[in-house]
Amino acid sequence: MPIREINFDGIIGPSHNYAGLSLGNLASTRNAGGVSQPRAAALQGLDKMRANLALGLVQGVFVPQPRPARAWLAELGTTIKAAEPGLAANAMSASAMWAANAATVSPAPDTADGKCHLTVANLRTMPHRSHEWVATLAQLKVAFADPAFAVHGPVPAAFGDEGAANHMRLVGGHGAPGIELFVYGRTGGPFPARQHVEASKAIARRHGLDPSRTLFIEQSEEAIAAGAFHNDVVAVANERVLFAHGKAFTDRDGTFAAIERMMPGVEIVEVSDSDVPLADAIKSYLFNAQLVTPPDGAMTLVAPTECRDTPSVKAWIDRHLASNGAIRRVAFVDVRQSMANGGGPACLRLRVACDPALVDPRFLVDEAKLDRLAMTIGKHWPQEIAAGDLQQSTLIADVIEARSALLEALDLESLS
Ligand code: SUG
Repeated sequence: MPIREINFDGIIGPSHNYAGLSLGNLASTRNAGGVSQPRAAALQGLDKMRANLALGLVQGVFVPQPRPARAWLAELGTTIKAAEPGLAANAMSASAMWAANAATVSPAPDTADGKCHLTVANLRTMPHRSHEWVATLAQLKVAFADPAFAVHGPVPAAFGDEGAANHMRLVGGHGAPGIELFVYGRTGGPFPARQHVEASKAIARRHGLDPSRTLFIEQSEEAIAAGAFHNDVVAVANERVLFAHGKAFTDRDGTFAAIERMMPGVEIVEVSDSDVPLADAIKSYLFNAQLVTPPDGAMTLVAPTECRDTPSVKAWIDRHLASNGAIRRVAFVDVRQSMANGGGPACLRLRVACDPALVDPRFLVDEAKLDRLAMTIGKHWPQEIAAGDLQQSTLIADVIEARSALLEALDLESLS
């Protein structure tokens, strides 16, 4: 079977909550202390996957991580009951749902040894995300156990790495060699730059990428300061199309010129700040959309409903579609529960371009499997979690039980 792009979505875990843990992620800060709806959140995620299947795309899943993160708390000399509330929230986050931060992926045609390489992200900047990589790595090793893949541990924690959210690939077709673009931050005004260039360069070396087809691009301080804590909040690529905000990169002209040199025929769809101010782009998550090519060939932007509801963004979309631009279709999806923590449709998925037959089939889904997952979630996921609930024994027991039921439904008990 030829190489296809598979979107692996993180199933939204039963402990999904609004603890406001991510400095520089404006939605997370704005919604701190709110009441979350884990069941509705996870079902929204499944509906997004159904929409992808309906487009004719191949869809995969990653499972939620064990919460509370007991091993991490033990390393800190405490337990979920004894920890002070801030620490407990860091151990109860469902943030692994944002699979774009799970790993960086270099498909086989780009690498020296012809394997598809994955490096798990260390996520070391935010405490609640810094412990994700252990369970993520375990899962990647099962999903991508075939020798056609090389799954790497994290780069040393001296350097921050946030995975595919800061990585883009441009390519003529998914089976051909592409160019890989790594976007890093240097400064972010009051907010941390979460992707360090040293980490990006280490990944490119480890994956055996060709330096003449690899570019390291600095994300603009203005974008990070405005709330673009990852590049995928201001840019996304698919095939020969780069869709980006005019203020995404520090050196806009130099970046576009370098990309054009490396990839003649690239189509850069730039949205100017005068058409869509950075603040609107970040609030609506226009660029945190899945830019995909369904089998009918009509490039489609799977965007959050917030884009439809933001006038400048809606006007830009309407003009672009009417002009017969590179993006031919826009499909809106409701992922509001995730959006309220700063995670749009693109955050929720990790793209892996490979032959689907090489992936452990337990991680691939069709409509029937999604129906089964919806039943499990409907039965076991808590309906609501308030900020003060995170250390309650009943909630903790429910969260543990819910994840076990899901692993059983997927025949993935070995990950428990
Ligand atoms: O790391 N939010 C995530 C959102 C990640 C979005 N991913 C991409 N852009 N690819 C983050 O900031 C909020 C959790 C909280 O506040 O409880 C959070 O972790």
